[in-house]
Amino acid sequence: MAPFEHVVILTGAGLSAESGLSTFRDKGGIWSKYRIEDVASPEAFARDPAAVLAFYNMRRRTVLGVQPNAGHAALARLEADYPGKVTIVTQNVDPLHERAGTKDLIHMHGEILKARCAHCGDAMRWEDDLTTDLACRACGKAGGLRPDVVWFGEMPYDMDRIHAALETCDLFVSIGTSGTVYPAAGFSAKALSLGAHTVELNLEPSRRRDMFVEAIHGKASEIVPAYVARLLGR
Ligand code: BJW
Repeated sequence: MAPFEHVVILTGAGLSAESGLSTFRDKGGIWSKYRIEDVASPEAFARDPAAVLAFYNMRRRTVLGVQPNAGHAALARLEADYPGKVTIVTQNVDPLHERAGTKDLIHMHGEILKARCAHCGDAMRWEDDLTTDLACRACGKAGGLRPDVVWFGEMPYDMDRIHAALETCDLFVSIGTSGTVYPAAGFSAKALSLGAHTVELNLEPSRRRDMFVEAIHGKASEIVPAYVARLLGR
């Protein structure tokens, strides 16, 4: 019998940091080099689509060259071997959970290796640079493609499924996220209020530190495998 019946894991940029992807709000992070208002909002895209596409083209090329680390691998192991239910929700737009072997994953902020068409709404795998004149592979219309990521002011994906998981989980684990961006930043409070055990695995105490019953601070590549081994009783 598993000690917890349903484990919900929320991951953020800190999990992918040791794979070589910058976080957003750490010193030297993405938001210290780019203004959110210039690159991560629908208004920015409407104003200057070429600049926004250039920002994501640069990020996409970086993502194509990195590998999952021991933290991603441990979470894939947890999903495969845990006797209870495991739901993994990531805020990360990179494909590192999947590359490590995670099968059932919620990408609540979308995926950088997909493009979405404003004309037909289709999302499609897209590894090349995006430009403003490209035609959609589904409907053939040009000029409507954007990265399939969730910008500020847009609704994150799969919120119904995430809330349903938060309502039934008895363990909520937050990994490598500063707890700054809502709605994800509110998940720990919801899980705690519904009686789940809440755990933070992060380099440092996050903004949501008061919502965690247990906290382990350190590098994700070290503390996540150790915590997963504990859950698997190894
Ligand atoms: C390590 C480590 C190592 C380092 N090991 N750890 C006022 C109050 C409440 C909400 C709002 C508000 N005003 C506006 C809002 C809503 C807004 C919001 O939350 N704003 C806040 C900034 C205040 N949210 C939204 O707009 C969201 N949508 C929404 O709310 O819809 C509802 C709605 C819509 C319309 C009408 C009505 C309602 C959408 C948010 C979209 C976020 N998008 C981004 C960009 C995605 C695409 C891209 O990648 O470019 O998502 S922003 C960026 O932040 C990205 C991340 O997923 C997200 C979270 O960042 P994360 O993962 O936490 O990274 P960091 O850098 O912050 O933290 C890293 C952590 O790791 C640190 O703690 C380190 O210590 C740690 N770390 N190395 C372990 N080795």
